[in-house]
Amino acid sequence: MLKTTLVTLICLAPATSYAQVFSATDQEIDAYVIADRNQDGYLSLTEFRTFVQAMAKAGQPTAKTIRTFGAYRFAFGIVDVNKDNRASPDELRAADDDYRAN
Ligand SMILES: [Ca+2]
Ligand SMILES: [Ca+2]
Repeated sequence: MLKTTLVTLICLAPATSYAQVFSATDQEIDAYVIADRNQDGYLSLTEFRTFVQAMAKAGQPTAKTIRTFGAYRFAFGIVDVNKDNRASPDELRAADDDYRAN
């Protein structure tokens, strides 16, 4: 129930309020907002690449791994759980948590 509410909030909220929705760092939020060129709140593969490169530059370990292997499409495929060809903030968060848990 709470999760559904949060997902709805993410979808409706302007980019600047992502921070209140999940516990991303300012750096992650900045990178997400900048990467989301068309400002639809989701990252396409091209936008995802921009996001990963920004995060890798900031020292984020998952992003650095993806950049090292040039595995943007592979990573995008994992992140995009519902296969709608766009990564939502929720999908990104879940994918990163999974990565760290393994
Ligand atoms: Ca977008
Ligand atoms: Ca998706």
